[in-house]
Amino acid sequence: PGSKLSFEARAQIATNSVTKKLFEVMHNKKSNLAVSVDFTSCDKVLSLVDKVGPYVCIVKTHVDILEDFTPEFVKSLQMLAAKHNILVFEDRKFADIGNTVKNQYSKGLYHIAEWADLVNAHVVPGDGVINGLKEVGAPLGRACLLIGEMSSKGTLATGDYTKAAADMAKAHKDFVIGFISLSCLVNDPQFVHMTPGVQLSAGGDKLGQQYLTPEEVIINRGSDVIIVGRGFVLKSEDLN
Ligand code: 5FU
Repeated sequence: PGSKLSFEARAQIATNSVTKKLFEVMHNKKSNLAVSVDFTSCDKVLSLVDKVGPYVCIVKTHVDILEDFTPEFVKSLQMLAAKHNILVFEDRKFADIGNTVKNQYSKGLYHIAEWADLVNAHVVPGDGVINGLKEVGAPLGRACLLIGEMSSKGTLATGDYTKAAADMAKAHKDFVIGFISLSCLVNDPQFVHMTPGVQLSAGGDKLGQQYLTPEEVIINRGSDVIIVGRGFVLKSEDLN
């Protein structure tokens, strides 16, 4: 499954500026690795981003787990992203009516739209969630991924739900640039597929996370980007 085109070729045909930048970065850095920096302190996040910066195409954040968040954190993160040519993906998983997600995206403590190239959304509310995010994000040159599948045990995002997510993405191609999924859902070189739940050996954790190997995800299932958190980070130090 998946596109056979190179990332370089996909960058050339990409109509969305975030897609184009991502494929260029992937081509130039020869990396399809997104690191999930799930620390709860800003310093730890920033120091890991600086260390892995040369080797990754994306840093994925959960900004709402930081215990010492300040607006300066965002400035430092953006400086590191520019230094290493990385895209920033805030894994916020928006899942409310359009009017609420608009505020969650642009306001509150985090002002996510001001600094995250990419965010993601659940499709359970219907496409109002996309329209709400788009009102804020499109003028800022941001983009969104839809959650078509999840890596966790017992996920309800399967079958018709996954298919509905794919259809919703196709109907919103100006702002939705791809999926969080476990495989290639739509064989269109303009869509990017990113897969979490990846470690060098298959397995899981005590809370229902399930891991596939990079080979399974990229070669057998046709995804584009692997998202790796603890498989990458816990080897050297504890996440918290
Ligand atoms: F949408 C998803 C999903 O289906 N599974 C996930 O694991 C997102 N994630 C995120 O990827 C999760 O919130 C973590 O931030 C990261 C996986 O971390 P791990 O340490 O590699 O298990």
